[in-house]
Amino acid sequence: MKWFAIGLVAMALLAACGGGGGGAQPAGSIKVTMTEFAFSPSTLSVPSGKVVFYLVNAGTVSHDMVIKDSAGNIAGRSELVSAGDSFVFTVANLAAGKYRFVCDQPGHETNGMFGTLTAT
Ligand SMILES: [Cu+2]
Repeated sequence: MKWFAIGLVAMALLAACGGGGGGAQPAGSIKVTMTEFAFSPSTLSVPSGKVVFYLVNAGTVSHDMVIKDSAGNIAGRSELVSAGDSFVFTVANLAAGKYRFVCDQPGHETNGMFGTLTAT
């Protein structure tokens, strides 16, 4: 019984870490790797609604992911992800449509760090 209780506490602690940086890829999430200066994959297709990205920074500087609609309005923005770190980036309710996603750290987009996202 005692060991069972300890197991529950350990599971609760692991779950508590799920919202922020680091950790394993959540089930159902879309993995996007960030390097200098590219997203991989750079073309994404997702169902509209709640979308969960698993951002992995495999580069040597910090990167982020900003999703913009065709009018330039921001549909979602991740936290800044440090080199070697990962981040679970959730967009609560992405409408169907075409989007452009970029890293908005200075100079990154102009060096090729962008992609296209289609929500259907
Ligand atoms: Cu970047």
